[in-house]
Amino acid sequence: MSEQFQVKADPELWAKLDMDVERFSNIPPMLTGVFNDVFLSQENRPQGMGYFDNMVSNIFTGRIQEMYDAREEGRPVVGTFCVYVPEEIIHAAGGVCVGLCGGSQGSIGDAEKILPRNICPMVKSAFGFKVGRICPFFQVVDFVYGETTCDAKKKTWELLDEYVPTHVMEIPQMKRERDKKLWVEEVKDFKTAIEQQTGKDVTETELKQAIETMNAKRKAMQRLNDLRHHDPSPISGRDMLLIQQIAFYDIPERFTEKVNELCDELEARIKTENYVAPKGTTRLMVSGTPMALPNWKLHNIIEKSGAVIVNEESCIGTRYYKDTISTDGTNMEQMLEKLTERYMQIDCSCFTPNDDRIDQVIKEYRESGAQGIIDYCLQFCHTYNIEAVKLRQACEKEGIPFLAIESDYSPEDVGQLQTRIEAFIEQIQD
Ligand code: BJ8
Repeated sequence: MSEQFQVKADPELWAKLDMDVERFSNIPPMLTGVFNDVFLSQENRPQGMGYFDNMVSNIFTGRIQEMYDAREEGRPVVGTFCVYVPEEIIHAAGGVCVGLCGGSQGSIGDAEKILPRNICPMVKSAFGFKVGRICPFFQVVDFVYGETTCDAKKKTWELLDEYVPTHVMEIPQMKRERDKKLWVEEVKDFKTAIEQQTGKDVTETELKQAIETMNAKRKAMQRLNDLRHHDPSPISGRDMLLIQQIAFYDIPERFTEKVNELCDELEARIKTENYVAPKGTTRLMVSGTPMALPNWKLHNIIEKSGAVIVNEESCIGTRYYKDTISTDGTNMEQMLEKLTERYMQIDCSCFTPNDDRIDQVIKEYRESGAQGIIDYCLQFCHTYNIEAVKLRQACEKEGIPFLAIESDYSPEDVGQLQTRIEAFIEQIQD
Protein backbone atom coordinates (compact mmCIF):
# COMPACT_ATOMS: atom_id res chain seq x y z
CA MET A 1 0.00 0.00 0.00
CA SER A 2 3.07 2.22 0.32
CA GLU A 3 2.57 4.58 -2.67
CA GLN A 4 -1.13 5.23 -2.04
CA PHE A 5 -1.03 5.52 1.71
CA GLN A 6 -3.17 8.36 2.97
CA VAL A 7 -4.65 9.29 6.31
CA LYS A 8 -8.29 9.82 5.35
CA ALA A 9 -10.51 12.79 6.13
CA ASP A 10 -14.24 12.99 6.91
CA PRO A 11 -15.18 16.63 7.62
CA GLU A 12 -18.90 15.74 7.87
CA LEU A 13 -18.27 13.27 10.66
CA TRP A 14 -15.93 15.70 12.41
CA ALA A 15 -18.57 18.45 12.25
CA LYS A 16 -21.07 16.10 13.91
CA LEU A 17 -18.51 15.70 16.71
CA ASP A 18 -18.23 19.48 17.18
CA MET A 19 -14.60 19.56 16.12
CA ASP A 20 -12.67 22.56 14.86
CA VAL A 21 -12.93 21.13 11.34
CA GLU A 22 -10.98 23.81 9.57
CA ARG A 23 -7.99 23.48 11.81
CA PHE A 24 -8.14 19.71 12.04
CA SER A 25 -8.23 19.35 8.24
CA ASN A 26 -4.49 20.06 8.20
CA ILE A 27 -3.72 17.03 10.35
CA PRO A 28 -4.37 14.08 7.98
CA PRO A 29 -1.97 15.35 5.25
CA MET A 30 0.65 16.08 7.89
CA LEU A 31 0.30 12.63 9.45
CA THR A 32 0.42 11.05 5.99
CA GLY A 33 3.82 12.66 5.38
CA VAL A 34 5.27 11.61 8.73
CA PHE A 35 3.92 8.07 8.39
CA ASN A 36 5.46 7.69 4.96
CA ASP A 37 8.80 8.83 6.31
CA VAL A 38 8.86 6.79 9.52
CA PHE A 39 7.12 3.57 8.47
CA LEU A 40 6.72 3.17 4.75
CA SER A 41 10.36 4.01 4.07
CA GLN A 42 11.32 0.72 5.78
CA GLU A 43 12.23 -2.21 3.59
CA ASN A 44 10.88 -5.74 3.73
CA ARG A 45 8.08 -5.08 6.20
CA PRO A 46 5.87 -8.07 7.03
CA GLN A 47 2.73 -8.19 4.88
CA GLY A 48 0.61 -8.36 8.01
CA MET A 49 1.52 -4.73 8.71
CA GLY A 50 -0.98 -3.83 5.97
CA TYR A 51 -3.83 -4.14 8.48
CA PHE A 52 -2.14 -1.80 10.95
CA ASP A 53 -1.24 0.71 8.24
CA ASN A 54 -4.89 0.65 7.31
CA MET A 55 -5.84 1.36 10.93
CA VAL A 56 -3.71 4.50 10.72
CA SER A 57 -5.26 5.41 7.38
CA ASN A 58 -8.72 5.19 9.03
CA ILE A 59 -7.69 6.65 12.36
CA PHE A 60 -9.81 9.80 11.99
CA THR A 61 -12.58 8.28 9.87
CA GLY A 62 -13.52 4.57 9.84
CA ARG A 63 -12.55 3.86 13.43
CA ILE A 64 -14.20 7.06 14.67
CA GLN A 65 -17.36 6.12 12.76
CA GLU A 66 -17.39 2.74 14.53
CA MET A 67 -17.15 4.49 17.90
CA TYR A 68 -19.78 7.02 16.91
CA ASP A 69 -22.13 4.18 15.93
CA ALA A 70 -21.44 2.42 19.25
CA ARG A 71 -22.38 5.61 21.09
CA GLU A 72 -25.56 5.97 19.03
CA GLU A 73 -26.47 2.40 20.01
CA GLY A 74 -26.21 3.43 23.67
CA ARG A 75 -22.96 1.60 24.29
CA PRO A 76 -20.61 3.55 26.59
CA VAL A 77 -17.54 5.02 24.87
CA VAL A 78 -14.97 5.69 27.56
CA GLY A 79 -11.67 7.54 27.26
CA THR A 80 -8.76 6.59 29.52
CA PHE A 81 -5.21 7.78 30.10
CA CYS A 82 -3.64 4.94 31.98
CA VAL A 83 -3.31 1.17 31.90
CA TYR A 84 -4.58 1.00 35.49
CA VAL A 85 -8.16 1.66 34.35
CA PRO A 86 -9.69 -1.83 33.95
CA GLU A 87 -10.96 -2.00 30.40
CA GLU A 88 -12.44 -5.48 30.95
CA ILE A 89 -15.33 -3.82 32.79
CA ILE A 90 -16.02 -1.46 29.88
CA HIS A 91 -16.06 -4.39 27.45
CA ALA A 92 -18.27 -6.41 29.78
CA ALA A 93 -20.81 -3.57 29.57
CA GLY A 94 -20.65 -3.72 25.76
CA GLY A 95 -18.67 -0.49 25.69
CA VAL A 96 -15.66 0.84 23.87
CA CYS A 97 -12.45 1.83 25.65
CA VAL A 98 -10.06 4.23 23.97
CA GLY A 99 -6.69 5.51 25.16
CA LEU A 100 -6.53 9.30 24.98
CA CYS A 101 -2.93 10.00 25.97
CA GLY A 102 -1.49 12.69 23.74
CA GLY A 103 1.70 12.15 21.76
CA SER A 104 1.70 15.22 19.56
CA GLN A 105 3.39 18.59 19.68
CA GLY A 106 0.45 20.06 17.72
CA SER A 107 -1.85 20.44 20.73
CA ILE A 108 0.73 21.60 23.29
CA GLY A 109 0.16 25.30 22.44
CA ASP A 110 -3.56 24.95 23.18
CA ALA A 111 -2.77 23.38 26.55
CA GLU A 112 -0.17 25.97 27.51
CA LYS A 113 -2.76 28.73 27.24
CA ILE A 114 -4.21 27.22 30.41
CA LEU A 115 -1.77 24.75 31.99
CA PRO A 116 1.72 25.58 33.28
CA ARG A 117 4.43 24.92 30.69
CA ASN A 118 6.69 22.80 32.88
CA ILE A 119 4.57 19.68 33.14
CA CYS A 120 4.63 16.42 31.21
CA PRO A 121 4.04 16.78 27.43
CA MET A 122 1.75 13.73 27.43
CA VAL A 123 -0.68 15.44 29.80
CA LYS A 124 -0.41 18.77 27.97
CA SER A 125 -0.91 17.15 24.58
CA ALA A 126 -4.06 15.30 25.71
CA PHE A 127 -5.53 18.36 27.43
CA GLY A 128 -4.73 20.53 24.41
CA PHE A 129 -6.53 18.13 22.09
CA LYS A 130 -9.71 18.58 24.10
CA VAL A 131 -9.60 22.35 24.61
CA GLY A 132 -8.71 22.90 20.93
CA ARG A 133 -11.40 20.38 19.77
CA ILE A 134 -8.80 18.81 17.49
CA CYS A 135 -9.05 15.12 18.40
CA PRO A 136 -12.00 13.06 17.13
CA PHE A 137 -11.37 10.39 19.80
CA PHE A 138 -11.80 12.97 22.55
CA GLN A 139 -14.94 14.27 20.87
CA VAL A 140 -16.59 10.88 20.51
CA VAL A 141 -16.30 9.68 24.12
CA ASP A 142 -19.23 9.85 26.55
CA PHE A 143 -16.88 10.57 29.42
CA VAL A 144 -13.28 10.06 30.47
CA TYR A 145 -11.85 8.14 33.38
CA GLY A 146 -8.69 9.58 34.87
CA GLU A 147 -6.67 8.27 37.79
CA THR A 148 -4.48 9.55 40.61
CA THR A 149 -1.15 8.22 39.38
CA CYS A 150 1.06 11.28 38.95
CA ASP A 151 0.50 14.85 40.12
CA ALA A 152 0.31 16.31 36.62
CA LYS A 153 -2.51 13.99 35.70
CA LYS A 154 -4.61 14.15 38.82
CA LYS A 155 -4.61 17.94 38.95
CA THR A 156 -5.31 18.23 35.22
CA TRP A 157 -8.47 16.11 35.62
CA GLU A 158 -9.92 18.87 37.80
CA LEU A 159 -9.60 21.25 34.86
CA LEU A 160 -10.54 18.74 32.18
CA ASP A 161 -13.92 18.23 33.85
CA GLU A 162 -14.92 21.66 32.54
CA TYR A 163 -14.69 20.30 28.98
CA VAL A 164 -15.77 16.65 29.26
CA PRO A 165 -17.32 14.68 32.15
CA THR A 166 -14.25 13.40 34.02
CA HIS A 167 -14.35 10.66 36.65
CA VAL A 168 -11.27 9.86 38.69
CA MET A 169 -10.22 6.49 40.03
CA GLU A 170 -7.98 6.54 43.07
CA ILE A 171 -4.89 4.45 42.50
CA PRO A 172 -2.91 4.03 45.72
CA GLN A 173 0.81 4.78 45.81
CA MET A 174 1.81 1.61 47.66
CA LYS A 175 0.88 -2.04 47.30
CA ARG A 176 0.17 -3.22 50.83
CA GLU A 177 -2.84 -5.34 51.88
CA ARG A 178 -4.75 -2.21 52.96
CA ASP A 179 -4.03 -0.60 49.58
CA LYS A 180 -5.44 -3.63 47.85
CA LYS A 181 -8.69 -3.24 49.80
CA LEU A 182 -9.01 0.36 48.66
CA TRP A 183 -8.16 -0.64 45.11
CA VAL A 184 -10.88 -3.30 44.95
CA GLU A 185 -13.39 -0.70 46.18
CA GLU A 186 -12.27 1.70 43.44
CA VAL A 187 -12.71 -1.03 40.83
CA LYS A 188 -16.24 -1.62 42.13
CA ASP A 189 -16.99 2.11 41.89
CA PHE A 190 -15.69 2.09 38.34
CA LYS A 191 -18.06 -0.76 37.50
CA THR A 192 -20.97 1.18 39.03
CA ALA A 193 -20.10 4.28 36.98
CA ILE A 194 -20.13 2.23 33.77
CA GLU A 195 -23.40 0.56 34.75
CA GLN A 196 -25.01 3.92 35.43
CA GLN A 197 -24.12 4.97 31.91
CA THR A 198 -25.71 1.87 30.34
CA GLY A 199 -28.58 1.61 32.80
CA LYS A 200 -27.97 -2.07 33.43
CA ASP A 201 -25.77 -4.23 35.62
CA VAL A 202 -22.78 -6.12 34.27
CA THR A 203 -23.38 -9.88 34.74
CA GLU A 204 -20.83 -12.47 35.83
CA THR A 205 -21.03 -14.10 32.40
CA GLU A 206 -20.34 -10.79 30.66
CA LEU A 207 -17.36 -10.04 32.87
CA LYS A 208 -15.97 -13.55 32.44
CA GLN A 209 -16.25 -13.20 28.67
CA ALA A 210 -14.56 -9.78 28.72
CA ILE A 211 -11.71 -11.10 30.87
CA GLU A 212 -11.18 -13.94 28.40
CA THR A 213 -11.24 -11.51 25.47
CA MET A 214 -8.64 -9.24 27.04
CA ASN A 215 -6.52 -12.17 28.20
CA ALA A 216 -6.49 -13.43 24.60
CA LYS A 217 -5.42 -9.99 23.41
CA ARG A 218 -2.61 -9.77 25.94
CA LYS A 219 -1.46 -13.31 25.10
CA ALA A 220 -1.33 -12.46 21.40
CA MET A 221 0.84 -9.46 22.25
CA GLN A 222 3.11 -11.64 24.39
CA ARG A 223 3.42 -14.07 21.47
CA LEU A 224 4.32 -11.24 19.10
CA ASN A 225 6.87 -9.81 21.50
CA ASP A 226 8.48 -13.24 21.98
CA LEU A 227 8.79 -13.61 18.20
CA ARG A 228 10.42 -10.22 17.73
CA HIS A 229 13.05 -11.27 20.28
CA HIS A 230 14.44 -13.67 17.70
CA ASP A 231 17.93 -12.70 16.60
CA PRO A 232 17.92 -11.41 13.85
CA SER A 233 14.58 -9.64 14.31
CA PRO A 234 11.73 -10.47 11.95
CA ILE A 235 10.00 -7.11 12.60
CA SER A 236 11.25 -3.60 13.32
CA GLY A 237 10.87 -1.72 16.57
CA ARG A 238 8.95 1.00 14.76
CA ASP A 239 6.34 -1.47 13.53
CA MET A 240 6.10 -3.04 16.98
CA LEU A 241 5.57 0.36 18.57
CA LEU A 242 2.83 1.13 16.07
CA ILE A 243 0.99 -2.12 16.85
CA GLN A 244 1.28 -1.46 20.58
CA GLN A 245 -0.18 2.03 20.04
CA ILE A 246 -3.05 0.73 17.92
CA ALA A 247 -3.86 -1.72 20.76
CA PHE A 248 -5.36 1.29 22.56
CA TYR A 249 -7.97 2.16 19.96
CA ASP A 250 -8.83 -0.95 17.96
CA ILE A 251 -11.63 -3.45 18.68
CA PRO A 252 -9.96 -6.10 20.90
CA GLU A 253 -11.25 -9.22 19.11
CA ARG A 254 -10.30 -7.92 15.66
CA PHE A 255 -6.94 -6.70 16.89
CA THR A 256 -6.13 -10.08 18.49
CA GLU A 257 -6.96 -11.91 15.28
CA LYS A 258 -4.70 -9.64 13.24
CA VAL A 259 -1.84 -9.86 15.73
CA ASN A 260 -2.05 -13.65 15.66
CA GLU A 261 -2.06 -13.62 11.86
CA LEU A 262 1.07 -11.48 11.94
CA CYS A 263 2.64 -13.91 14.42
CA ASP A 264 1.99 -16.78 11.98
CA GLU A 265 3.73 -14.77 9.29
CA LEU A 266 6.69 -13.97 11.56
CA GLU A 267 7.07 -17.65 12.44
CA ALA A 268 7.24 -18.45 8.74
CA ARG A 269 9.72 -15.61 8.22
CA ILE A 270 11.97 -16.97 10.93
CA LYS A 271 11.87 -20.42 9.31
CA THR A 272 12.91 -18.97 5.97
CA GLU A 273 15.43 -16.60 7.58
CA ASN A 274 13.66 -13.52 6.28
CA TYR A 275 14.53 -10.69 8.65
CA VAL A 276 14.26 -6.90 8.78
CA ALA A 277 17.80 -6.34 10.03
CA PRO A 278 20.84 -8.48 9.27
CA LYS A 279 22.63 -10.56 11.90
CA GLY A 280 25.00 -8.33 13.84
CA THR A 281 22.68 -5.29 13.91
CA THR A 282 22.89 -3.63 17.34
CA ARG A 283 19.88 -4.65 19.41
CA LEU A 284 18.47 -2.11 21.86
CA MET A 285 15.71 -2.16 24.39
CA VAL A 286 13.73 0.92 25.38
CA SER A 287 12.34 1.34 28.90
CA GLY A 288 10.44 4.13 30.63
CA THR A 289 7.50 6.41 29.94
CA PRO A 290 4.88 5.48 27.34
CA MET A 291 5.00 6.77 23.76
CA ALA A 292 1.47 7.74 22.76
CA LEU A 293 0.46 8.11 19.11
CA PRO A 294 2.01 9.73 17.07
CA ASN A 295 5.16 9.87 19.21
CA TRP A 296 7.60 7.92 17.03
CA LYS A 297 10.51 10.27 17.60
CA LEU A 298 12.93 8.09 19.56
CA HIS A 299 12.25 4.87 17.63
CA ASN A 300 12.75 6.71 14.39
CA ILE A 301 16.09 8.15 15.51
CA ILE A 302 17.36 4.84 16.94
CA GLU A 303 16.46 2.70 13.94
CA LYS A 304 17.61 5.27 11.41
CA SER A 305 20.91 5.27 13.32
CA GLY A 306 21.32 1.61 12.38
CA ALA A 307 20.11 -0.26 15.48
CA VAL A 308 16.98 -2.35 15.91
CA ILE A 309 14.68 -2.05 18.94
CA VAL A 310 13.76 -5.43 20.37
CA ASN A 311 11.62 -4.58 23.41
CA GLU A 312 9.63 -1.75 24.99
CA GLU A 313 9.31 -1.89 28.77
CA SER A 314 6.55 0.68 28.81
CA CYS A 315 2.79 1.00 29.24
CA ILE A 316 2.63 1.19 25.44
CA GLY A 317 4.69 -1.98 25.53
CA THR A 318 5.09 -4.94 27.86
CA ARG A 319 3.54 -3.31 30.94
CA TYR A 320 0.23 -3.41 29.05
CA TYR A 321 0.29 -7.10 28.28
CA LYS A 322 2.82 -8.98 30.42
CA ASP A 323 0.13 -10.09 32.93
CA THR A 324 -3.25 -11.73 32.38
CA ILE A 325 -6.16 -12.12 34.79
CA SER A 326 -6.59 -15.42 36.62
CA THR A 327 -9.86 -17.03 35.54
CA ASP A 328 -10.26 -18.85 38.88
CA GLY A 329 -12.88 -16.40 40.11
CA THR A 330 -16.36 -17.92 39.96
CA ASN A 331 -18.54 -15.11 41.31
CA MET A 332 -18.51 -11.34 40.78
CA GLU A 333 -16.65 -10.62 44.02
CA GLN A 334 -13.86 -13.10 43.24
CA MET A 335 -13.60 -12.01 39.62
CA LEU A 336 -13.16 -8.37 40.63
CA GLU A 337 -10.52 -9.40 43.15
CA LYS A 338 -8.57 -11.43 40.58
CA LEU A 339 -8.89 -8.55 38.14
CA THR A 340 -7.50 -6.13 40.74
CA GLU A 341 -4.61 -8.48 41.51
CA ARG A 342 -3.59 -8.39 37.86
CA TYR A 343 -3.74 -4.60 37.72
CA MET A 344 -1.66 -4.41 40.90
CA GLN A 345 1.17 -6.16 39.09
CA ILE A 346 1.68 -3.18 36.78
CA ASP A 347 4.90 -1.62 38.00
CA CYS A 348 4.49 2.10 37.34
CA SER A 349 7.06 4.43 38.85
CA CYS A 350 4.23 6.28 40.61
CA PHE A 351 4.48 3.51 43.24
CA THR A 352 6.90 3.33 46.10
CA PRO A 353 8.83 1.17 46.55
CA ASN A 354 8.90 -0.05 42.96
CA ASP A 355 11.86 -2.41 42.87
CA ASP A 356 9.82 -5.01 40.97
CA ARG A 357 10.13 -2.76 37.93
CA ILE A 358 13.91 -2.73 38.10
CA ASP A 359 13.92 -6.54 38.20
CA GLN A 360 11.40 -6.64 35.36
CA VAL A 361 13.53 -4.37 33.15
CA ILE A 362 16.58 -6.58 33.67
CA LYS A 363 14.49 -9.70 33.00
CA GLU A 364 13.13 -8.27 29.74
CA TYR A 365 16.61 -7.18 28.74
CA ARG A 366 17.86 -10.76 29.09
CA GLU A 367 14.83 -12.29 27.34
CA SER A 368 14.99 -9.91 24.40
CA GLY A 369 18.66 -10.46 23.64
CA ALA A 370 19.22 -6.70 23.73
CA GLN A 371 22.73 -5.30 24.01
CA GLY A 372 21.87 -2.06 25.76
CA ILE A 373 19.01 -0.14 27.36
CA ILE A 374 17.82 3.34 26.45
CA ASP A 375 15.67 4.65 29.28
CA TYR A 376 13.19 7.17 27.91
CA CYS A 377 11.69 9.76 30.17
CA LEU A 378 9.22 12.41 29.13
CA GLN A 379 10.29 15.83 30.27
CA PHE A 380 9.03 16.74 33.77
CA CYS A 381 8.02 13.17 34.61
CA HIS A 382 9.61 13.14 38.04
CA THR A 383 8.84 9.57 39.03
CA TYR A 384 10.40 7.90 35.96
CA ASN A 385 13.24 10.40 35.97
CA ILE A 386 14.20 9.63 39.56
CA GLU A 387 13.66 5.91 39.09
CA ALA A 388 16.23 6.04 36.28
CA VAL A 389 18.87 6.50 38.99
CA LYS A 390 18.11 3.06 40.44
CA LEU A 391 17.86 1.57 36.99
CA ARG A 392 21.26 2.92 36.05
CA GLN A 393 22.75 1.47 39.24
CA ALA A 394 21.20 -1.94 38.50
CA CYS A 395 22.50 -1.85 34.92
CA GLU A 396 25.99 -0.90 36.08
CA LYS A 397 25.94 -3.83 38.49
CA GLU A 398 24.88 -6.19 35.70
CA GLY A 399 27.30 -4.70 33.16
CA ILE A 400 24.47 -3.55 30.89
CA PRO A 401 25.15 -0.51 28.65
CA PHE A 402 22.66 2.17 29.73
CA LEU A 403 21.66 5.54 28.34
CA ALA A 404 19.06 7.80 29.98
CA ILE A 405 17.21 10.24 27.75
CA GLU A 406 14.77 12.97 28.70
CA SER A 407 12.81 14.50 25.87
CA ASP A 408 9.53 16.04 24.77
CA TYR A 409 7.61 16.12 21.49
CA SER A 410 9.36 19.07 19.88
CA PRO A 411 11.80 18.43 17.02
CA GLU A 412 14.39 20.74 18.60
CA ASP A 413 16.52 18.09 20.30
CA VAL A 414 16.50 15.57 17.41
CA GLY A 415 20.06 16.40 16.31
CA GLN A 416 21.41 16.20 19.83
CA LEU A 417 19.60 12.91 20.52
CA GLN A 418 20.90 11.45 17.29
CA THR A 419 24.49 12.26 18.29
CA ARG A 420 24.07 10.67 21.72
CA ILE A 421 22.36 7.58 20.33
CA GLU A 422 24.95 7.08 17.60
CA ALA A 423 27.71 7.33 20.22
CA PHE A 424 25.87 4.80 22.40
CA ILE A 425 25.56 2.36 19.48
CA GLU A 426 29.26 2.77 18.71
CA GLN A 427 30.13 2.14 22.34
CA ILE A 428 28.16 -1.14 22.24
CA GLN A 429 29.74 -2.20 18.94
CA ASP A 430 33.21 -1.59 20.37
S1 BJ8 B 1 0.79 3.13 34.66
S2 BJ8 B 1 3.33 5.12 33.20
S3 BJ8 B 1 0.06 4.97 31.84
S4 BJ8 B 1 0.66 6.63 34.96
S5 BJ8 B 1 4.87 10.23 31.76
S6 BJ8 B 1 1.61 11.34 32.62
S7 BJ8 B 1 3.50 9.36 34.91
S8 BJ8 B 1 4.38 12.73 34.25
S9 BJ8 B 1 1.98 8.03 31.72
FE1 BJ8 B 1 1.52 6.37 32.93
FE2 BJ8 B 1 -0.36 4.90 34.01
FE3 BJ8 B 1 2.08 4.93 35.04
FE4 BJ8 B 1 1.64 3.75 32.74
FE5 BJ8 B 1 2.62 11.39 34.58
FE6 BJ8 B 1 5.05 10.60 33.94
FE7 BJ8 B 1 3.68 12.04 32.26
FE8 BJ8 B 1 2.96 9.56 32.78
